[in-house]
Amino acid sequence: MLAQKENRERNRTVFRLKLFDYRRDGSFASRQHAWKNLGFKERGRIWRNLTRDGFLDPECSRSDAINSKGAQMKRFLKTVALLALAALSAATISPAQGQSQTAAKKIIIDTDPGTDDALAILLALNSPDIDVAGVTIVAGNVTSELGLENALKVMSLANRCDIPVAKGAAHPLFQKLNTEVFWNGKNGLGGAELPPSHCAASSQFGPDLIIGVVHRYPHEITLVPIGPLTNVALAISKDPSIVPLVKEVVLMGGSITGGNVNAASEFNIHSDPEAASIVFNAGWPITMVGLDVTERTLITNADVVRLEKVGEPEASFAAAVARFQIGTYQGTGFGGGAVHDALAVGAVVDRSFLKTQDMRVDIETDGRFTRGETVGNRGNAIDRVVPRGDRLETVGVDAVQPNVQVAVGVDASRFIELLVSRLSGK
Ligand SMILES: [Ca+2]
Repeated sequence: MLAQKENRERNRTVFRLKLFDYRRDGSFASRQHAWKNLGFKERGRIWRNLTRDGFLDPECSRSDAINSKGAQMKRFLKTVALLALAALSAATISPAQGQSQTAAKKIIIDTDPGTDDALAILLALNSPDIDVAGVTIVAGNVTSELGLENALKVMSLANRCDIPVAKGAAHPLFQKLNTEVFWNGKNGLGGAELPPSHCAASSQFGPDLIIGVVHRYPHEITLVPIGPLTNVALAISKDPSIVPLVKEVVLMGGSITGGNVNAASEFNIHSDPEAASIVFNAGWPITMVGLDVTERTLITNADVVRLEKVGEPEASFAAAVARFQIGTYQGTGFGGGAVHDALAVGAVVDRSFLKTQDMRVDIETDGRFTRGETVGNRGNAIDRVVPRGDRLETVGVDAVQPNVQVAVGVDASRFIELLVSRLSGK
């Protein structure tokens, strides 16, 4: 009992201190005085604001806010009224309407458009199960200036100027930018031309847009990075509090079976390994959609013909981009064009496209031949090594905690069917 009393006292003290912090404008004394005389509703409102703003532990002062019998009765009557209202609403909604109420998944696309980026953005915009809350641009396939221009053109094509598009990092954290004219064409879109955009760019810096949107929709946002991870690393370095507020990260990048830039490294991770290391070690749920699955997910000439037959601007643009991609892969042993980034969006639409394996993944930031490699620990174990005289000795094995769901299998044909049909407007 004594402990409980002490605890209550401590909570009251904490509450008073935090209330003081909250009212730094000097109105502390009058606010505390007023608190005693406030009604139930007002106390509840202030309590909710304080807990929301992180100034008050939700467990503190809850009893203060609801301690009177009159308040309890009001609460009871309010609950009864709400239950009656809910029952009435349920009776007036038909089962079919109820089933169609599934909320679309909110995502932020962080992108360096980019041919496959353009297809990924169009797939997201044409997916009723996806709600794009923002698009941020990172330097990668193209400069951030050209990436912004391309993204705005694609948003304009889809008539979605309502979605904020913000330019972010112009170069990687610690190395030179390496653009990819060879794989994306001079304009970044495989030579496919689009009219000038009628959408305007957001005035925010990309990482700030990410921070703002995550706070606006706590626990709802899926981050979909499909370029180098510079913007995402900057966002969580500036505001680490977004990490637990992000629902999950589904990124295109990496590989556990060899690279595409060189023998070991995939382009997005190789373009900013330090940023990737920050993102992979942040402690949030990550799904890695890497080359292990994207190089098996190929769009073919037959798919391009289907898109061309639609005769609509979006499908025609997608067809032109896809035809360029197929061309770049000709003679490489691939039977089509890999649509890398689009598969990350596909994994948000329907996770069952992928088969994943939980692994500890570290980013190689040194390495003469392996900088930028995503090193997947398939057994999630490392040797325990101890010094023994003039040598080291392995004395056992330690488990390591997986940090990534690595995509190791894909239902490629089912995904390509979804991609082509949604890009066709179906
Ligand atoms: Ca990309």
